[in-house]
Amino acid sequence: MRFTQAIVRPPAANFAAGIASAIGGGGADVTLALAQHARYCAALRTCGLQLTRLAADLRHPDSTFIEDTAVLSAGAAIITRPGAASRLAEAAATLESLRGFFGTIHEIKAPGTLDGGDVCEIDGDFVIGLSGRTNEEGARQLAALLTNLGHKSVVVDIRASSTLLHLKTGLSYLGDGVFVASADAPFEDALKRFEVIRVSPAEAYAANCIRVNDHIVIAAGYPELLAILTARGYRVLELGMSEFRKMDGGLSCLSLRF
Ligand code: CIR
Repeated sequence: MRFTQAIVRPPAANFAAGIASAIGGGGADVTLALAQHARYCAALRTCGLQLTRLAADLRHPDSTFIEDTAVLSAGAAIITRPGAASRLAEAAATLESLRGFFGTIHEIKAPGTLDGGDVCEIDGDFVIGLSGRTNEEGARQLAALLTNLGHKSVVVDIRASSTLLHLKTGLSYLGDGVFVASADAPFEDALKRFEVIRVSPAEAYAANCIRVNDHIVIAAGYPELLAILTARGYRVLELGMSEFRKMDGGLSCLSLRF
């Protein structure tokens, strides 16, 4: 799928006050995060995308992770209902920004909760993760909306995993039937028909990467995955992600691409 647009939201000055689990550890440096975010935006432009930049939001320190606020598919947008109470109101700004691009916008409704980071598109089909953020009702509502829009979906339960905040923490679709997945990720059944590049436990964070048109964007500092992708002929861009990693976020979380 070729993308032309992305919506991004820079980290606010209180970015380090966002939610951070033992996985990321917290303690982000906002000045460095802003520099990394600027390079992320430049990389998306290199991949051919036009960017819509929302204003940083001090009320929501996690709002730079804008992927969690919507699920986008060809012609349709679904506004989520983020599963962390402190993030519930983030989706309102995303809704406004999407109005100019999507004629019909659906919404996940209470008591459903769903984070976009739990949704992985595979050429028009979807994998939906049940996680600490996405509950069964949220997954059910999304699956029903997707069915009405003509998309198939499958639900995968990752709630027993201690290393995955979201489905896409450990899973990325590169297109052409190829996934990148972390070694311990419980996705075998959903991925049976596909080729899976397993990243080693030492490089688990690198499993969150993004295919953007002719490039794969990966986090810098993961030489094994870089070597595998380069040997396969992918054009790879590497980006410093240290500060987003500390707050449990990855490359996919920082934009909505369509
Ligand atoms: C959170 O806990 O919600 C943020 N600190 C990190 C969200 C990362 N988003 C994602 O993986 N899609």
